[in-house]
Amino acid sequence: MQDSHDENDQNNDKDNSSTFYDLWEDIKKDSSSDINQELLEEIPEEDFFKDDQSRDYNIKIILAGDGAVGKTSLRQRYLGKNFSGNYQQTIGSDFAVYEETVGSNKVKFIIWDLAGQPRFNEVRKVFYQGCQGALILFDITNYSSFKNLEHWINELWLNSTKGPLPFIIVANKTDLQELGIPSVSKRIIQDYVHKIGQETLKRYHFRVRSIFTSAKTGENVETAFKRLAIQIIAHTRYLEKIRER
Ligand code: G3D
Ligand code: MG
Repeated sequence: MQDSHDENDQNNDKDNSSTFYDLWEDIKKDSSSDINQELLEEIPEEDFFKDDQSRDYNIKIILAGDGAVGKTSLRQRYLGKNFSGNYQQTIGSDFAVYEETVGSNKVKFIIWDLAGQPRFNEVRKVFYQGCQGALILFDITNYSSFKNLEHWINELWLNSTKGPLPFIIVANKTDLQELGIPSVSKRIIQDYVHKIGQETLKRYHFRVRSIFTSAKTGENVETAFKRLAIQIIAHTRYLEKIRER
């Protein structure tokens, strides 16, 4: 999944040749997945959301992305200023629990806010285990944080114990763009996400989407979390149905 917009990457074909899709295919060969891939591809996502009754869900999600893209700010904005996470200094990460209503479902979010710094690379992997989805953030005014999305997607999928997980790409700091600060263009972002979305829909039955947020003004912050919850619930129900067959 090479980004044709960046000429600097032309020399990195070798590194980029192994995308997260390939990596996941390799992992699947080694593990005894009970998901029937053909069935996965033939049933529309909506069928697994609308007809089920309400339920309670505990959903563990991860906030991922480079340092300073706004992960902690997004979480704080979502939970309210007075809500304090449980900060774990040694791992540079924290978590918070928050209850939300999504459609007719009660969702208890367990939100892990992971430290993006490379020095936490090893310890961070543990926190992907058992997680069901992620908001993967970048800062629209920082091109390298956009280029690094693929690294974070890889890390999520490689370290999760539940297969290819739904995630939403969060383009944060839209307020800065509105101030005229140079930003990654909307078209480049949408092209990139569209490409990933087509692939994940085809292969894993969920479409990755993007959302533009500002943790500063609060624009779309709640929607980002709610959309992720919807994707996770739909995906969970879908996998249940597949396994019932
Ligand atoms: P991180 O948790 O991903 O490392 P933080 O990122 O939430 O700590 O945010 C890093 C810096 O970006 C902070 O600035 C924060 O205020 C700022 N920031 C986060 N989200 C937004 C946003 O949507 N708009 C703007 N304008 N700034 C944002 P400081 O100066 O405190 O380091
Ligand atoms: Mg942080």
